[in-house]
Amino acid sequence: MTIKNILVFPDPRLREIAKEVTIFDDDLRQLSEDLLETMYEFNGIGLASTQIGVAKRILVLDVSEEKNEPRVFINPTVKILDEKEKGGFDEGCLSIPGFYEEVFRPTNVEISFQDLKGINQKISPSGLLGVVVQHEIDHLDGKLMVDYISPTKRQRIRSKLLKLKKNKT
Ligand code: GNR
Ligand code: NI
Repeated sequence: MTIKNILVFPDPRLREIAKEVTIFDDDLRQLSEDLLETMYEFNGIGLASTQIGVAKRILVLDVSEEKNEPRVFINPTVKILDEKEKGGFDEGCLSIPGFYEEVFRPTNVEISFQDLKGINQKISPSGLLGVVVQHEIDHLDGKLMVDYISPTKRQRIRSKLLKLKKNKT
């Protein structure tokens, strides 16, 4: 069990397209545990492998009140069931610390994925779960929540985070 460092925007590694998982072994289980531990440590409700610099299609999340319902999604894909039905939600991101932006995402979706044993699963998430899964799948495709806002706003966030980084070292 290890707590990993989380990459911060505009780190270029956050733009990598993560690769499909093909081997379901102890290393994969270890990585999933590390992701969950890191997510809980930083009080996140989701985390994508991309955010710790490992470009594999793995995401973890826990949207429960008690923080006792860890879930692992391997090779997840989204199917949008209703293109027009969208909800706005104030999103945060551990890779964009201190910023919250409203993002509109499809609310009627179906998620297909594999579990840690490599078995195919399918869910129709509602509410927060649907938002977070889509936010994490975006990470696996090198996409960030700031890509949904205006370039001017994105640039401002980028400058502020770069300045913070410079002052840290
Ligand atoms: O902790 C997180 N909270 C959150 C809130 C609203 C929408 C999405 C999220 S995910 C985020 C953790 C994170 O950055 N995951 O990639
Ligand atoms: Ni995020």
